[in-house]
Amino acid sequence: MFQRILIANRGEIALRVIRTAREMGIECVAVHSADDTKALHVRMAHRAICLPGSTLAENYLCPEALLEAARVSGAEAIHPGYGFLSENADFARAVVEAGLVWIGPPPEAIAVMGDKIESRRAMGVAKVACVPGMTDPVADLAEALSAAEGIGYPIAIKAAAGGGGKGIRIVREPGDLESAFRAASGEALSAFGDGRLYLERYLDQPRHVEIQVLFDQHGNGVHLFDRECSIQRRHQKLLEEAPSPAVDAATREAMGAVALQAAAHVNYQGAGTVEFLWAKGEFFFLEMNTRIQVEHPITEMITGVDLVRQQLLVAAGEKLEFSQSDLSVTGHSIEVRINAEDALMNFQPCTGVLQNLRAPGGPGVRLDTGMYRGMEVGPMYDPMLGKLVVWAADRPQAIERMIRAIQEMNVGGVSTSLPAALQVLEHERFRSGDYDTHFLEGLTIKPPSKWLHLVAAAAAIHRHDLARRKALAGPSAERAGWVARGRNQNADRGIQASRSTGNFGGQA
Ligand code: MV4
Repeated sequence: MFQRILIANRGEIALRVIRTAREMGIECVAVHSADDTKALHVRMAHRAICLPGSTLAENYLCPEALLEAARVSGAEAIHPGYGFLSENADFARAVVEAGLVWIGPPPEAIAVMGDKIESRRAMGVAKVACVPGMTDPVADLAEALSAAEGIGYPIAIKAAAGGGGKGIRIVREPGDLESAFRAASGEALSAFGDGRLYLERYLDQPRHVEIQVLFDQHGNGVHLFDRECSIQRRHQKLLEEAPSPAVDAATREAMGAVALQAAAHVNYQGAGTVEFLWAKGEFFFLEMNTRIQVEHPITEMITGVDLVRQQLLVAAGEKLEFSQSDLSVTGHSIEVRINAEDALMNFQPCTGVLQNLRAPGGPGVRLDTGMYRGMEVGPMYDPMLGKLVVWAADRPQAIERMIRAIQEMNVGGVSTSLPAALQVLEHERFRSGDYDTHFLEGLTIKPPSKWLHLVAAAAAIHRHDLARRKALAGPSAERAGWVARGRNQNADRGIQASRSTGNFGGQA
């Protein structure tokens, strides 16, 4: 096993990797930008390296800087987390060429699955059913029209370099194809530098169901059942649950087998997710995510497997610690994403300084987050601040537990997606389990109550007043009154997240 690894990420996923690595006796090297110096992943790592520059391209997204950090720190392997460079085949190759271990799938598997036309072609060879459509890029409008005739309307126009919902257009009749085709083509070119498009049958009210897989380097592969990810808006997921309420035992087994077939065909290694669209009792391969995903904890909760531990074992050349027959689903798990966003501002990301934090607890509750009091939530990084995850013996109890946990939780200083999630959990349709990817579009998120507005306004006035008094009184008054009072309040109301929490033996 590795002695030391570098984590090329930040926030809750960097913490997630550090936690498992520490349990396995592996030293962690964190990297961070100058404005992340106080971040929890920096404090929890054994060592932290500040990357130069002030833009993402200069720090978290800079392959050279990351490889140099690995070299100077003596790390043997790099874990990319999710996002950032995790699905960048060129970076994976550069890591290997630098003599390091890439804690992820082979670069070739990343490349095939990253190109939606290539992956459809590969799945055709593997006899995995994709959504009906093309396996070649469409050359021009005339070809698009004749292909659409063959596939049948409605049609989805997608970018080969897309994925995750970027650059998808729906066409319901031939007369609308031309303008959609031109727009999609321009958009693909400007967004990905690759204008290749292809056509698929558009499935009208699908559910998004995905299967977690794990493969080692010895030809062993397992699936860890399904996750239901249909509660999303504009391709941003809000809530996920496992197992999917739409999938029965026989379908679960069939989907698992197809997911293994898909992954095995590209010589997959490590943790990955095969996404399916599920419509009218049929499921179709959509794409494969070649990374650990945000929603992986719900799979951990229903299977008891630490997915990051298996990632580390597999990358070090060891065997998976179990086989398919050792795995089963126990109970039900739900995850809610804590995004800094404003329901009153059309769910735009919002910024601010985190003031008060209260973490929920009790049985079956897990909070994965990089949040700490005083943390600045800026526009630079992803608005996802963390995830609240629950497990319970069955779905109704998991729903009640999540409602309770959200009510227990307090995040001050920014608005979050938690009230919206609460509304979903209380919705009859959600409770019935019969919902699809359009569920959130049809839901008007209620603004928080009038009373909460009044309290928030009063708090804002109070804060303003304190700041004004502080400015008038000068620095000595600040030390005497404001800071001490803040600490006392924190003791019973918030998470202790200041430096005094300790830095877990690392350098702060
Ligand atoms: C589709 C589709 C319906 N039919 N393709 C959006 C995300 C990207 N991964 C693919 N997406 C979709 N592709 C066909 N042929 C509907 C979606 C889709 C969707 C898929 C998964 C989760 C949420 C979604 C929300 C809207 C549309």
